[in-house]
Amino acid sequence: MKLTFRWYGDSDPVTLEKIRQIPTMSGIVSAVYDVAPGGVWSRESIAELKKKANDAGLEFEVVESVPVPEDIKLGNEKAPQLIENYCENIRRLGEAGVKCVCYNFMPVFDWLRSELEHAQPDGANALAYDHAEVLKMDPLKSELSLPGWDASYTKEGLRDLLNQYKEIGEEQLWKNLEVFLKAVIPVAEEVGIKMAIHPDDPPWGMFGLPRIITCEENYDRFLKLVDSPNNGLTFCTGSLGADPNNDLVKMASKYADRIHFLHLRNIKYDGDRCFEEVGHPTECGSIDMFGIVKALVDKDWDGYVRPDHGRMIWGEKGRYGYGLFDRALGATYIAGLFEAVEKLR
Ligand code: DNO
Repeated sequence: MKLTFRWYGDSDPVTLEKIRQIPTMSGIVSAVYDVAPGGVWSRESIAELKKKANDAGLEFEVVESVPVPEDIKLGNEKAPQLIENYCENIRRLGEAGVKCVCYNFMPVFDWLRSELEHAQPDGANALAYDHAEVLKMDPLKSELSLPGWDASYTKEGLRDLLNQYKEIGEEQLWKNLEVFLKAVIPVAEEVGIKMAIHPDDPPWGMFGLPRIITCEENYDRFLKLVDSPNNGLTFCTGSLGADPNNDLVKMASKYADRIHFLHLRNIKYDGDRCFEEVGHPTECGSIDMFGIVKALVDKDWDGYVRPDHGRMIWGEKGRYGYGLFDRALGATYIAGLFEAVEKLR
């Protein structure tokens, strides 16, 4: 496996120099941020990103994310051109040596939380989600706490989008995903890129929006849409694990050969559809991190892994979920877990 770390580019207070000093770190996970979703990434921007990483002694083999524009998810008349642009990005990333691309197919919202600074007993604070709180909010009044939120939506634009999704529902979303995959996966095969869809976070619908990358049954369906090794998964334990019905150890074992990217993170259940993010180790939360890693290692899994959201500790202020300290602790925990499990085989 290769241990990686997300880097948000030059504006990220967590610098490449700091990332490099995390023991056993192989490379960064990043993206070109100077083009709006749907646009084609310039070869220069891709090359520059790669050079920055390499100059800092880090690889650049994983992109998170090449965002899928809403028009593709909605399957409207703009979709064909945007899918062509998407394929062009995959070609260019392949040429630049990228091996794995993470993306998601969540309508409108990316990851969603009801609280950004949930206080914890040890003085840390972390992201938290309470479904009852989320349902009280009105997305049209910008009452949502959305660290992944695209702030460029206007109220009218958002209302319009929400209405369009009401019309398409889950089945049409599946069809639009299939159209997307049938165009993109052959290109990924050609240029040697493993596509890795991120699960919906949390794995259930809200505000009338469909969400489909949520559970084992839907993973089975997804993987069959295009049955190719290049059509794979980002196995995000914190996202999938928010639904206790998802048996993550079983799923890790079952899908090992299609899991190209692993987001290892722990959460603690605080009630029905209510959870908070915690330190990465198994003991800190509700997810069996050891069991998941063991299931993968037992299948000779080899892919990219990164620590995921960290808590804010030691007084750090920064991008929610993406500070340095707790993610670095998570990284060394992950490295230790893999070392132990691999050596004990
Ligand atoms: C949150 C991330 C997500 C993820 C995208 C992948 O921290 O895991 O924003 O990058 O959903 O497309």
